Amino acid sequence: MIDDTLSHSTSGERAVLVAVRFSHYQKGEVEEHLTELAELAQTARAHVCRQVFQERQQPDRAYFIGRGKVDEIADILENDEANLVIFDDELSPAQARNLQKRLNVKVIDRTGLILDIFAQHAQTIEAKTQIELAQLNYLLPRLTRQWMHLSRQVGGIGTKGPGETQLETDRRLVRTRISRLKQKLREIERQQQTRRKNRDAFLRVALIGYTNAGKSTLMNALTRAGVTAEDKLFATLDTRVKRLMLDPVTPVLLSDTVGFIRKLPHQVVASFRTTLAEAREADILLHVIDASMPMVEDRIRVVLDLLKELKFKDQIVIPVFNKVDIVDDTQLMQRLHAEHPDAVFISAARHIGIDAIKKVLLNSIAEQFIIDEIKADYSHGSPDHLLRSWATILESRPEERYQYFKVKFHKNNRYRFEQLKKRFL
Ligand SMILES: Nc1nc2c(ncn2[C@@H]2O[C@H](COP(=O)(O)OP(=O)(O)OP(=O)(O)O)[C@@H](O)[C@H]2O)c(=O)[nH]1
Ligand SMILES: [Mg+2]
Repeated sequence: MIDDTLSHSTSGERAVLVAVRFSHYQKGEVEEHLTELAELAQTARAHVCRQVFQERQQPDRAYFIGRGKVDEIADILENDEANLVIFDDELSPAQARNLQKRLNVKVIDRTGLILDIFAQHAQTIEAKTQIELAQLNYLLPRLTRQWMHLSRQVGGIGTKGPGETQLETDRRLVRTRISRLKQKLREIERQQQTRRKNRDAFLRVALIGYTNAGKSTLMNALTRAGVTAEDKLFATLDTRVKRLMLDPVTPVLLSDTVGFIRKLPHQVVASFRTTLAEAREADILLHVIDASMPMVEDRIRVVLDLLKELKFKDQIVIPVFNKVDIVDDTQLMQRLHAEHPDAVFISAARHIGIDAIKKVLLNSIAEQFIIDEIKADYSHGSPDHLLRSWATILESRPEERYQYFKVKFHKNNRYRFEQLKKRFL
């Protein structure tokens, strides 16, 4: 971390939340977003005093909300002795500045708040590096004179070039730091790739989903992994991998990772590439969905959209509706069953439906993957490197006349496999 001032450190502050109800929103949507924002604020240990709404066609250029609303918030701040304003939408750097000047308290947006939580929860070097990168990317366009002190903190003594303004120096320092962090992440990614290669013989299943859906609880239920599962947003910020036996002869590697959330800006998502690599390369995704939340479909869409944005390959995604123990709306359950016929309904916390997940995974593997063998005659060389580009070698041993391979590959590669087999006969 460069300095604490970069993370907003909302701990113990009294916050007013602000959301704009744009005309394209559905009924109840803004309320849901604001409830989530309040949860985020509480996770960041801020106390929420009040929630303020405004209906608008489009954001005000200078203040995001109308001037009258700004005055109203100023009064609320005084009456409630609040010292922080959090907007549900992303503010432009200029809007944040104008609001801050007018309201005389710290003004942050959803992204700033999420970054703050990430910074508070980050424990591994990888998570810390990614968060600092996200913070700096977020900060860069927001650098103004208030960051004049930055050069001293980044250790940029004597870095001020002739004729350069302090602001330009600061921007340059941030950019240098950004490229250093990117390099560090590339190194971490390389190490992980090597580690993943060693696990090549396994099929890989990744838990993904909205934050707080119960991914880590499910990981624990399936593997007794002992990973942290908590009723807070972004409890998990790194990736854990555990072996899971689906039946006595089918091991897979199961991974748990960082959760998704709506309105996550691109640069924040991008900086979590390293952590999400394991999930991106998995063979099957279990999409854990909290069935007890309002607007379930909305959250499902957020996750599926993010998968696309993060360039996940076209894996099979199995929907897993969790927390059915606290859903008593039978109509909702019927609708979910009807609309997601391939889904599994479970309670990870109560260990309900855990075997059903294993069964669905076994079926999906049987449907998608083929395990077969090749006996490659030594006279034709080795098919090793050819195989590795689209298949996983599960077993390989030299026999007297041939090299034996047991391989796993996606059924789309059946033709390739047959061709290879002929060639090495
Ligand atoms: N009632 C109920 N609560 C559950 C169930 N599964 C998980 N929870 C609770 O939901 C909260 C979030 O669970 P986690 O497993 O931490 O969720 P996560 O998806 O890993 O969340 P992040 O890592 O923060 O993204 C915890 O308080 C769990 O106890 C369930 O089946 N029923
Ligand atoms: Mg988790």
